[in-house]
Amino acid sequence: MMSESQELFDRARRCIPGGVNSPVRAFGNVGMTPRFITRAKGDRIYDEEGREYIDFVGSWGPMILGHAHPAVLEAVEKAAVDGLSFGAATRREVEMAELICGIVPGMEMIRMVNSGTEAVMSAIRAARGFTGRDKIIKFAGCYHGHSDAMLVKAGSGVMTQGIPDSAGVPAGCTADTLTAVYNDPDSVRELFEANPGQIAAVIVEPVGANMGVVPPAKGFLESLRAICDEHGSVLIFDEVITGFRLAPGGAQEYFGVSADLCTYGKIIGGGMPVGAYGGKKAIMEKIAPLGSVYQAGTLSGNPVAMAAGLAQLSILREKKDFYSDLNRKSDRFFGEIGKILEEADGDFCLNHVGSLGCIFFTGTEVTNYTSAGSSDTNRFREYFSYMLEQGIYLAPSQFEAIFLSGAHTGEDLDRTISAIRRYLI
Ligand code: KE4
Repeated sequence: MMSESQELFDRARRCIPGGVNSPVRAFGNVGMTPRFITRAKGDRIYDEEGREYIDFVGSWGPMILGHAHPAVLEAVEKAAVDGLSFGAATRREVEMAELICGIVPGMEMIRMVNSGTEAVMSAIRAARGFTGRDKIIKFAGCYHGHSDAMLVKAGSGVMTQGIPDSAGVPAGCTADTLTAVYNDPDSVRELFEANPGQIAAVIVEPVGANMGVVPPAKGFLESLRAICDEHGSVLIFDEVITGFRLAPGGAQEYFGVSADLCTYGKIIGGGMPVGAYGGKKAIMEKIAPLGSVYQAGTLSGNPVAMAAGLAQLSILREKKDFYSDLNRKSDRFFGEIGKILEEADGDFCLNHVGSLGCIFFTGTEVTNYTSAGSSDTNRFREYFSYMLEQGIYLAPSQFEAIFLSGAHTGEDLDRTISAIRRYLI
């Protein structure tokens, strides 16, 4: 008897490329039929067969409060009855911009868009417009969405598929994208020396979370700040994952390093399609209609999406100790996993920063794209499959992160730790 998910997947593959609307959802890296999800609540998701899972994907980051938070749902319902979209300025967009600028250090001006990809694409255009330069430095293994210029040695689904660069991207679109080595400031300095006066920006995930999780080495982010200051280039923190996750002020606050522009997505939408980019006023004033850098969007600042984002961000701002509790809970969780890995036979590398973490199946310390790539993805596949059978839903790829939320209960984390122990010891 074919399962509901299998039947749906067969139907989906007849009319959607790979049967999914985003590649990593296809479970290709783990060679299984993807679970078709019907609903979610708190730290649980449920599939078409009615099976229940403890969810460590959280829609790839947005669900930091857990799924279907009552206050977020109520805000969406309240907004929706007044109409879904007007294509005109609204109060909620002002409140959202003021809220983010009030929380994030150095955020002087911000523009809403509809995805992280759009946020990054627009931030890069702003940096190029501001500096009058064309070249951009990114890091191998970092993923900044699927705009042409960023599909060079990208992480996430691109790394999962093993296609370091995408077909369909003309050489001209990536000719100005230079690639450095994560956690290697000298590789950045060399690119600046080889391209004097030509580099508009350096874009970095302040915590690499799309090649598995790779923390910034001590001094790495600070060195990027210094290099950009020395060369008059824009430092862009891609905080689509880390924003409002590591701390209220994201990675800038967590690591104490200021970027000139930051990009956001995921958490700021509360589960609805929202992205944003912003930072220094001198740069953002280049954006149309104020300046000559064009960027637009029919559904940007959509009232229902803003309602969801405002609700989630307001809770995060008002819930005293939310971040200290989440980071403490995460440290305990990953600490317990670390003890198991020390006891277990085999080679592992456990990386985690706050509520982001990843077990690599390699004896190499994972500090960049190459060392992440040394992980045994067959062993990961077996581990993933076992955990899924135990009712624990991990990201279906070695090159993604575990996302913890405020909704993960101690009991569910203990159940997960026990499952990992059973599997490895
Ligand atoms: P979106 O366009 O998917 O909203 O955001 C792109 C993006 C930009 N920057 C960073 C640091 C990101 O992690 C992402 C997207 N993250 C992946 C998960 N690793 C999205 C999952 C997917 O592609 O389905």
